[in-house]
Amino acid sequence: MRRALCLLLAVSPLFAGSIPAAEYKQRRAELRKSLDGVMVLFGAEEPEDLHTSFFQESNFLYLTGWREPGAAMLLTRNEEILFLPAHNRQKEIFNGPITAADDSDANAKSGFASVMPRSAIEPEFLRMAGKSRSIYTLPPDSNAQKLRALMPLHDERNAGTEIARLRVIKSEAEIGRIAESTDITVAAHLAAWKAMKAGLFEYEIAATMTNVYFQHGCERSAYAPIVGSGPNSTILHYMTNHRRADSGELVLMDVGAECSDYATDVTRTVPVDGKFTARQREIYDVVLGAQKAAIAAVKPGARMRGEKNSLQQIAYDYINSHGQDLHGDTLGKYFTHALSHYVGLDVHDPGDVNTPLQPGMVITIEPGVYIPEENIGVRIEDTVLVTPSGAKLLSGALPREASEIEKRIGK
Ligand SMILES: [Mn+2]
Repeated sequence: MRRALCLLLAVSPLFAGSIPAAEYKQRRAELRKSLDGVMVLFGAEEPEDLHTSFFQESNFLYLTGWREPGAAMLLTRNEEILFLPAHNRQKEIFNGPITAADDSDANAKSGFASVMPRSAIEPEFLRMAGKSRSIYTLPPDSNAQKLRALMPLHDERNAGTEIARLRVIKSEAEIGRIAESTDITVAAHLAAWKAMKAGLFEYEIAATMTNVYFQHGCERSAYAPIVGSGPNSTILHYMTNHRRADSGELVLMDVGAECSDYATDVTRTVPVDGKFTARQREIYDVVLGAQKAAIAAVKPGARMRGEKNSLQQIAYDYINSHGQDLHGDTLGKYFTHALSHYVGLDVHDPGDVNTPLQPGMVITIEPGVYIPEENIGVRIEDTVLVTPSGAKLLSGALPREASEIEKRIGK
């Protein structure tokens, strides 16, 4: 299996299938059909500090594929206009050349029939809003709020809700991108398992993992890597990664790559020396049993949460009816977070989590049990595609059985 995966990674070219340009246009067309007013969207601006590079706002990226700072867009049922900042030679010396509305290739590059200078957005907005009653914005975008304030009597609508309705159902191209991020993330976890031994610092383990996906050309971590050893395994979003992992401890690794814009989300919990203690194994198997029960229930029509037979409830019931803490109490109270969320351009992709599952949705299944008193935290998380008949584990190539994990650690 490992050999097969390495081969797969070796032959897949970088950014093999980015999203086809026509798909962005198609997404806008689909969104515009549902609009009953003017949607105002601003892309991300050039970051002012030097900690981060430019990353496009994910709704804007979803609808345009546009990767230059300072863009904006107006959409109605009948019109779409992209607005681009003007050339600024001084800025371009530092940040590289940009595309402006008066460049001859602006339409071809953007896929918009109508591209205007950013300075034209206010009159265009007033013209379009004059013909409608509602304005859609993405709160808390201050640029959009300034435009909105020019039409105070219009109804206020949330652009994010409308766009998320599309974003929850992934296209074939998107599923391919998430699968690629997941394959590379699986390779990252396996590299950490191979290097694992007592005495390593959490940051060394994190570095082993992130190195794998940066070597594959992935642009960033989908979220700050969580590598928690011993007591830190019980802290859900532990990101300090500065403790030494000592003999006899568990190491929880919640680490995922973002490649070609798409995230994945994968967690495994392993024994640092390659052998679970009897107690660690007991808790591990409870969490794995809960994960299997929840995955078995994934199919169109099932719900992540909010009703009696939800995936959340199935996982909770399993955990609460298996095993005990040191005081003879059931374990349900140690499962302290949600079982599932959507995954896509964002690791916590937007969308209604109370809606019935549909084919093409990509979600996590991630039960956990965290017992600080025992320094035992176990989370097992896979990224799962909802299919017409059930679920496909996109991260299924990464072993989950305790016995299989024990065979891989340090080897
Ligand atoms: Mn997650």
